[in-house]
Amino acid sequence: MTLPLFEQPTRQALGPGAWLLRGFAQCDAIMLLDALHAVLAIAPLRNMVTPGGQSMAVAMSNCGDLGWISDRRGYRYVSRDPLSGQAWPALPAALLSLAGAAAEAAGFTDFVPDACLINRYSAGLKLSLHQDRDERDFSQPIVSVSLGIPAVFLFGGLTRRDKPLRVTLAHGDVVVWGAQSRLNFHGVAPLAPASHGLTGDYRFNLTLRRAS
Ligand code: MD6
Ligand code: FE
Repeated sequence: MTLPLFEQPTRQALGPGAWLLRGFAQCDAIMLLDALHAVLAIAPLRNMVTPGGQSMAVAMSNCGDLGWISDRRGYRYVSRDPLSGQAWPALPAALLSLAGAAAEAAGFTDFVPDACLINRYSAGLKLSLHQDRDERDFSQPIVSVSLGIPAVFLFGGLTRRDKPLRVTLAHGDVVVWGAQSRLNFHGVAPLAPASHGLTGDYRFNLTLRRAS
């Protein structure tokens, strides 16, 4: 969707090829949350297990042709939800078009994601610094949509030791990154308790990727 000039969301560079599009998903948020709830009715949120055997505190699910999972055997993309044995729910059309538009606004043309990881955080939960490297083609960007209560996103460099930038991601904010930043370490600081009119005590993060 194209907004009139006076409402154009601001585009803030986080690093080479990494952009924060403030409020980019704001107008579509209610539609996205409706679609999200339909997805979660079919593929419920669950706490996955790390290869080391720890239960992950952030609840996760997926939609799209492929879904990211973690279990005792490792991290990978699979075409079926291990809970049901069925294909993951389809990527909602509203999410697909938002992802393409956000990628375009960040300078990445023709982004067609085939995987959307859904993360749900409540107060106190965090995501440790990590790299996203389970995808096949690192020339493809990642589009990340934040909904609900805010979180402080940690955006580091190519080594774990690089001191991360801290940036608050609020409801409707979208981060797009690729190119030279594609393998940067990143994470989420422990969430402060808060409440949002559309999501209650939760933050949802939708991470759209081309996994295959
Ligand atoms: C989150 N996001 O914001 C976690 N990864 O909840 C990620 O791990 C992430 O936002 C790759 C690209 C963008 C992201
Ligand atoms: Fe990530």
